[in-house]
Amino acid sequence: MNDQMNPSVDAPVVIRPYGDTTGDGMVQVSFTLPLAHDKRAEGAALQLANKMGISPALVVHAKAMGPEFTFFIVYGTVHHLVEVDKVVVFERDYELLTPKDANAAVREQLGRPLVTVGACIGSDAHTVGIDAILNIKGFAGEKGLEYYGEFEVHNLGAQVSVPELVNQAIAFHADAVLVSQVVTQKDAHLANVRELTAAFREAYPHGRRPLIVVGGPRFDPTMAAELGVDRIFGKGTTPGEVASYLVHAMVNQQRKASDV
Ligand code: B12
Repeated sequence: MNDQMNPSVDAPVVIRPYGDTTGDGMVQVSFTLPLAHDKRAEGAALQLANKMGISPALVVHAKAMGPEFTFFIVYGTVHHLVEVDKVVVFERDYELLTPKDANAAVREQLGRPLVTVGACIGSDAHTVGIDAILNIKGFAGEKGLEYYGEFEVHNLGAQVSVPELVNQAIAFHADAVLVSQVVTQKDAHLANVRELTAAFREAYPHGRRPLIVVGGPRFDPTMAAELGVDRIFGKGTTPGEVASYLVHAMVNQQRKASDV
């Protein structure tokens, strides 16, 4: 073990996973194979694990999921190194504001309420996430946007179609449209967001559409430009982060002309 791997040296730049002892490279993965549960299926799981670079590998759990599928948990060693100094992180690029400061900024600089319209689009019925951000009761000890006196909140609920959301955004003169997507099967969240951005591009004159903010536990925040939205929020987002972003984007006029 060199100095970079030595846990006694502060902030190592090269690390390996930890299982039984520091740096032993032990990982645990789970997956399902379309095979009935038998010895051959367990062998297939080990073959996959080996091909994934887990070697030696051990099937620590296997359970039939109906007659034709088996769920596995495999535990084993990887030999890859993690170079901590090369990790890329999506950093928040705006200041976190208290509700009081956010309200003051909107009042002083916008001179009217900041109008938000929120919804869960497509067939997605998971409303807990968007409610956590919008409803007064909030999330993780923070009040939702309804608590902010200078924010006007219209929560349209679940399974809202894109045309309906566009109509409501126009009717309410939305400054920001907040959309939640929790179901990601077959990348439905990405397809729905692309449909959303295309519809807003069509419905509004160039450069005049509201901010489009999407969120959900399986979004990659670095994909905003690719999806044509202004910001993506992932799992664990708090209402204060969203309110601060909206103030930053609206009040401080940070929107990029190329994005609108
Ligand atoms: C509760 C729940 C349900 C409830 C939803 C009730 C409701 N009113 O919302 C019910 C029972 C209805 C349900 C149904 C289904 N569910 Co469900 N459900 C869940 C569960 C257990 C919790 C989700 C949740 O509430 N999380 C808590 C909230 C606070 O977290 P969040 O959504 O991540 O939101 C946070 C952030 O992501 C972010 N955020 C989210 N949205 C937004 C939006 C904006 C604008 C911003 C800024 C931030 C933001 O901020 C929030 C706060 O931090 C998850 C599993 C899990 N543990 O996550 C499965 C899960 C989401 N469900 C799943 C599935 C498959 C379904 C069904 C298809 C099951 C079925 N076969 O019928 C149906 C689909 C129904 C439909 N048409 O959508 C899968 C999705 C898998 C996938 N790859 O897409 C999951 C992951 C379970 C699993 N492991 O399989 N479900």
